[in-house]
Amino acid sequence: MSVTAVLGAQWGDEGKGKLVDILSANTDICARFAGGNNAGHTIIAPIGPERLQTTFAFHLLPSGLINPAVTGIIGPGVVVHLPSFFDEFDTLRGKGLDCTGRLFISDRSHLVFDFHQIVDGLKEVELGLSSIGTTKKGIGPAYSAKASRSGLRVHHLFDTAFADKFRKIVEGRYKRYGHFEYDTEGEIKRYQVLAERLRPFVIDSVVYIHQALATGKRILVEGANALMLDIDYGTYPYVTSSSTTVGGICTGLGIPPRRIGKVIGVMKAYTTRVGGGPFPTEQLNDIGVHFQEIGREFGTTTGRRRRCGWLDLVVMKHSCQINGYDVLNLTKLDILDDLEEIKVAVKYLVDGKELLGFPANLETLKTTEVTYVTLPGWKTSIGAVSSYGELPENCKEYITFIEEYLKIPIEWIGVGPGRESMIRKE
Ligand code: 2SA
Ligand code: GDP
Ligand code: MG
Repeated sequence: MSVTAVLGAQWGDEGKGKLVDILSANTDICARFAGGNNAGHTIIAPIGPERLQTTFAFHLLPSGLINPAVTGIIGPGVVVHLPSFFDEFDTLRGKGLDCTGRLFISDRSHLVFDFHQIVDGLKEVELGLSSIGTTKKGIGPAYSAKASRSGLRVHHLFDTAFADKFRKIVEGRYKRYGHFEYDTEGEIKRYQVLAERLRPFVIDSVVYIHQALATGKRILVEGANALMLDIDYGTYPYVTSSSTTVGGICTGLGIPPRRIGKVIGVMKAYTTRVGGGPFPTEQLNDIGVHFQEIGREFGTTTGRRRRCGWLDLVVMKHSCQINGYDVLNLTKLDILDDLEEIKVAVKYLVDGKELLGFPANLETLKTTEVTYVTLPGWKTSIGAVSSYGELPENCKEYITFIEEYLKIPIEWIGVGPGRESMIRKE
C-alpha cells in the first residue's frame, strides 16, 4: 500500500510535523487534506551542504517538503489564504528551502480571503465569554462559505466573473456583520496579481494523485489540527471547521479508503489544547505550568500559551476508535523526565457510572469525574537515549501501560525536538 497517513490524536500540536519530516526520507509526495494556515508544525532539521540545524514553521505547506526530493500537494479539502501561502513559500526559500516546481495546489481548494479573517474575529467577539479561541485565520468563515455553496475556489481566480462574484460575497458579509473596513477593489486587484503567480502551482489533484498511485509513488498524508478538533468527533463547538480524521483524507484528497495503508496516530505523553473548550485532565497548577515551561507549549501560529494537563486515555480511546491507528508515535516523553509521579486518566464517571465513550454533550462532561492511575516517574534525562532498550524501566512501564490500555503498539517515541531525537521501537 503506498499511502501512509500521520494524524493528530489529541487536540493538536502533538508533534506531527516532526514525524512527517522523518518519514519524508522515504516518500515521493507529501499531501495536506484539511485545515489551512491555522496549523503550525515546527520542525528542527539540518539543511544545506553545511547541514545547519534550522527551525522551520509550516502552516499551509506540507512539512515533508524539507526533503528536496519530495513533491508537496495541497488538496481540495484545504482552505488557502494565498498571501500566507506565498509568504510561507518565500520564508522557506529565505531559509534555504526552495519548493519551486515541486509544490502544487488543487484547483478545487477553497480560498480564504482577508474578509474571512475579519469575520472570524467579529464572530469571536459576538460569542463573548463562550468564544472558541480560534486562530483568527478565517478558517471557520471559509469552510462555512464552502458548505453554504458560496465559496470561491482556486479555479475561480481565472474566471472573468471572479471580480463580480467577489464583490457580491463581500456585500453579503456587510449585510450579516455590518460595515467593516475592507478595500474590496484593492483586494480584487491584488488577487489578479496573486492569480498569475499561482498559475504554475495549480493542478487537478485527482488526476495527479491517481497517476502517482498507478505508478507506485509513495504518498505521505499529513494531518493538520487533530481528532479532538474534528468538526464531528471533537468537542463541538470548540473545534475547527474541517474533518481532521481519517475520513477527511478520502474527502479532502480524493483517495479511496482501500488505498490508505498505514495510519499513524501522533500522541503527546501528556495533553495540551489551545483556545476554549473542555479539557477534563487540565492542570491549572504547578504541573500545568511545568508542562508549559519545560515543554515550551506556545502556539506555532499565534504564540498563544497552550493549556496543559495529564495524558487522557479516554480521549485516546475515542481517537483510536475513529481513526483506527495501526501504530502510535508517543511524543515529548522527555518532558516527563523530572516528575516523581505521573498520572494518567483511565475512566470518566458520571453519577458513579463509567461512560462508555467520550460524551458528545459538553454539559455531561461538566459533571464527569475523571479517574486517574498514578505511575512512578523515572527521574532521569532520556534526551540522549537512542534505543528503546536504553530507556529507564519506569519509562518503559509508562509506554507499556499506554499500549496495553489502547491495544495499539507504539512504534515511535519522541525524546527531544530534533529529527535525531526519535526512537523506533521495532
Ligand atoms: P480555527 O482557527 O477556527 O481552526 O480554531 C478552532 C479551534 O481549533 C484550534 N486550533 C488549534 N489548536 C492547536 N494548534 C493549532 N495550530 C497552531 C499551533 C495554533 C497556534 O500549531 O500551535 O499557533 O495558536 C490550532 N489551530 C486551530 C483553536 O485553538 C480553536 O480551539
Ligand atoms: P504539530 O502541530 O503536531 O506538528 O506540533 P507543533 O509543531 O505545533 O508542536 C510540537 C512542538 O514540540 C514543536 O515545537 C516540536 O519541535 C516539539 N517536539 C516534537 N516532538 C518532541 C519531543 O519528542 N520532545 C520535545 N521536547 N519536543 C518535541
Ligand atoms: Mg501545531
